[in-house]
Amino acid sequence: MPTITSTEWMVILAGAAAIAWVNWYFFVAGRTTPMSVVATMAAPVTITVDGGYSPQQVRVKAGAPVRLVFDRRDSGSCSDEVVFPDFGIRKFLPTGQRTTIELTPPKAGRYEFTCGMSMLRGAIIAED
Ligand SMILES: [Cu+2]
Repeated sequence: MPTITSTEWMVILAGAAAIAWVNWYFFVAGRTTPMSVVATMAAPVTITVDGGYSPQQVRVKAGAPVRLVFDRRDSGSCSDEVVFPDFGIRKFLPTGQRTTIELTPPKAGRYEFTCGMSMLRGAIIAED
């Protein structure tokens, strides 16, 4: 019957701690940041661009014009542009500036927006 040495216990505990951290990161930490906010023309939503979009989802009213403000913080070339394929919108986002985009979702549904290479993703959810 082999016995477990203290070194082996250290490895086992470190592994268990790593698994616990990963679970916490994905299932607990993610819930504390708002995933979805509501935007209107009068109350535009600011979307922070910093290696991704935050919030990633914006809820809007179908058929009503909406204003989104992209606040670009990072300077990586990936997030240089934001694209709304359903609306034919492609806009350059200068670092350190706020760029306003106005659009009107024609009907209820999910409309994605991405970076110029479709790597970063977000969406507006239009509801009746
Ligand atoms: Cu990109």
